[in-house]
Formats: sequence, structure tokens, C-alpha cells
Amino acid sequence: MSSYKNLLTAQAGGVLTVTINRPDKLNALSIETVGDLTAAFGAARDDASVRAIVLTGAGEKAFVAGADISEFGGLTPVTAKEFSIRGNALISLIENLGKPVIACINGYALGGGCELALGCTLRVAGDKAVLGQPEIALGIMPGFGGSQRLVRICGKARAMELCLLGDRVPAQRAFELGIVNFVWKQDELRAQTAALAERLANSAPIAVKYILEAVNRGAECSLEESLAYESHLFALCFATQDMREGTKAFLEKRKPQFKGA
Ligand code: CO8
Repeated sequence: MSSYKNLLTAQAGGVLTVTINRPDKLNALSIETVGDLTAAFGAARDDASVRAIVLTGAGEKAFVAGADISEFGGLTPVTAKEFSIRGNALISLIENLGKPVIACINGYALGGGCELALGCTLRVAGDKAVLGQPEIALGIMPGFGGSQRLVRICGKARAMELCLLGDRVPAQRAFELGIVNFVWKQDELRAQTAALAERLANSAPIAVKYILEAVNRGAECSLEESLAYESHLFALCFATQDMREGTKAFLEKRKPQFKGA
């Protein structure tokens, strides 16, 4: 049973599903919900039985329709900055969790909801999903890293377009822009996501962790530096039992059983 007020959590094998559970508010990120998510992802990071995570929204309408606008009236510049920093800390925690996190975008992913998805390792969407950074219509700008991650994911021109126009982008276009990895029929989304998560959960955890580290680091530093880092991580894989098991299983023409050691 979930111990979080605004979340449901369920684990099947190595896959943990975290569902933001405020469907009547389109799963908007209240300050409390950001706290719940930070606690849930911290626990998932420290639990070796969790090998992949699916993050999604309750109901059929929304992944997350943004930060909770009803709380904005009570924010001062100081508390708005604190909320932005907390949101950024959550999304950076997800990005650097050391385990793959799939954003299963089952509907609206707007504002802070889109930003939350942008910090995930992979984004998959139902064909009725809609993404976007509509903050400009509220007289504000993205505050959970959207302007910064979009420029890295889909380039300067698209990041400018998405943040300045604030248009809602259908899933298929988000796929074409490289924001979403896969678009599946709405009624197949949860099953397809579960299959993808299971595949990731069955992969060698240490190699998965190093790939996440190498790609995340490579996006931020020089090619020379990141190639040296990749060589270092690649060499470390040769210290693992999973490397022995993976190569042995290939030669014995069987499926490997990875243990994360
Ligand atoms: N916050 C709070 N409540 C919301 C939000 C939200 N972001 N989105 C929807 N809701 C609520 C509605 O108020 C409504 O509640 P109620 O039934 O009590 O009136 C309920 O959810 C259902 O919503 P709608 O009736 O509006 O549903 P529609 O199907 O008509 O419309 C939309 C769906 C188009 C998604 C519409 O709800 C909408 O435009 N929502 C707001 C989208 C938005 O602008 N998001 C960006 C918010 S700003 C942000 O995320 C900044 C992040 C950084 C913050 C940094 C903090 C300082």
C-alpha cells in the first residue's frame, strides 16, 4: 500500500510504478506532491529490488497538467524560487537516479508536467497525449528546467518556439521533434510501457547505470572528456559478474540472468 498522500506506488518484479494521483486536478504538482515524489524516488534509488520505474498520471486525461496554479497566489518571489529549486531537485534526482525512469504520458503533460517528463530517461506517450510549455499564457516562464532541457533535447529553435508560443503539441509532433521516444495507441499505452519497463529491468543493472551516467555526462562536457569517461566506465563493466554472465550466455546460446553484481 502506498504511504503517500498524492501518489500510488506498486511494484511488480523489478518494475516500480509511481502514479501521481490527483485526477480531479489533472494531477497538478502541488508543493506537497513534489515532496511526495522526492521521497518516493529517493526510496526507489536506495532499493536494489527496483530496477526500472514507470512514472505516470492517474485517470485517462492527464499525465500532469503543470504545477498547481491554485497555489501560485500565495507565492512570494522567495517562496516561488524555493518551489522552483525543489522542483528542479526532484527532476535532477530522477535524471540521475542510476535507474531508468519511463514517463508514461497518458494525457496532458503541460508546464511542470512536461518538465517532469523531460527529466525522465525515456518518454512514451499515448496517441491522444498533448505536451507543451504554456507558462507564457500565465505571464510566467518554465520554472522546473523546461527551457534548459528542451534546448538540449530538441535544439534552440524548437525550444524557443515551444516556450515562446506555448502551443500544445500533439504526441505525434512531440515524437517528430525528438521529445517522445515512442507513441502508442492510447488503449495499448500502459501494457506497452510495462513491457518496455520489464525489458529495462531485466538488463544488467550496473551497465544500465553506467550508460545513464555516460550519456548524461556526455551531454554536458567536451567529447574528449566524455570519451575518457566512457572508457573508464566500460572498463569497470569488466569487473562485474554480469559481464561474465552476459558473454557466457551468448556463447551458450541462452538468455542471461543478470544479478546486478
Ligand atoms: N493547476 C491547478 N489545477 C489545475 C491545473 C493546474 N495546472 N490544470 C487543471 N487543473 C484543474 C482545473 O482547475 C479543474 O479543477 P476544478 O474542476 O476544480 O475547476 C480540473 O483540473 C479540470 O481541469 P479543466 O476543467 O480545466 O479541464 P479541461 O479539460 O477543460 O482543460 C487543460 C484541460 C487544457 C489541461 C486545462 O486544465 C489547463 O489549461 N490547465 C493548465 C495548464 C497549464 O497552464 N499548466 C502550466 C502551469 S504553470 C507551471 O507548470 C510552471 C512550472 C514551474 C513552476 C515553478 C514554481 C514557482
